[in-house]
Amino acid sequence: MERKLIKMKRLLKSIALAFIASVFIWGTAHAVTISFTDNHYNWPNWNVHTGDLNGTPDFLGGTAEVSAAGYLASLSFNVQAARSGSAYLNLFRGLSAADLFIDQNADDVWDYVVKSLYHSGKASVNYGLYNVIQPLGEDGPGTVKDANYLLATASNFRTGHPVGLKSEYLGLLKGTTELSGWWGSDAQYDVIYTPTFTFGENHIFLSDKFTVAFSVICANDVVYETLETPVPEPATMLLLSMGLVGLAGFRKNLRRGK
Ligand SMILES: [Ca+2]
Ligand SMILES: [Ca+2]
Ligand SMILES: [Ca+2]
Repeated sequence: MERKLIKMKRLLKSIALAFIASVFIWGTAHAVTISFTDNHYNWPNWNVHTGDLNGTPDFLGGTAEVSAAGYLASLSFNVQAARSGSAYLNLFRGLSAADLFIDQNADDVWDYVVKSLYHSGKASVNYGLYNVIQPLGEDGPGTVKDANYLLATASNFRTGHPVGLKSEYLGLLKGTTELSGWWGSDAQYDVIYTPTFTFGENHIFLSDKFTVAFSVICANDVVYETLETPVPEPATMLLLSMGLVGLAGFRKNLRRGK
């Protein structure tokens, strides 16, 4: 009787372990990471600067993580700290974030804005994620159509470039988004920092293409990239399932061999 109980316990334990393993593998196999580089100097039609950099920092690109169901899970940016010069390093240390813009179908109309403007320091902070209907802007700085944007204005900034959306043009609050990994006053030369937005249960569905834009408050370097959402691969899932079944069989054989 006692033996039976022990066997039963073992069986239950293996089932539980197998379940945890498959949930883990399932999730990992489904999520896809897309890498991107920094190819743009300005947003299209906002040609306010002729180079990628206006001092510090240097955005190098980043990664977008897309869930199995096609939702945006997280967005990371690779940010290179000043390479030399104590003045540049001090400027870098004091930099704060701009708003994050997301165009879920790459049709040049922003669909979401994360109000992260002025974020600085290392702590993870939750910010509002808002629905918006905001055209990218075709007429350039100063025109009525583009007056909805907050622009970088100081003379040593990328003057006239969007860094945020005025709050009166925000739509409904969709949820909160965490921004973590921002550098602080102890930032060092030549380190690549990776501030990351995580979207949690906010369901930002992505079309086959989507566009993201991000910068710092001075718009010294601007990220504006259109990414392609990977198509789910049934072949991968089939292989994974076959592998799991195979593993189960292997375990059985091991037991028999004992
Ligand atoms: Ca750059
Ligand atoms: Ca759109
Ligand atoms: Ca750039």
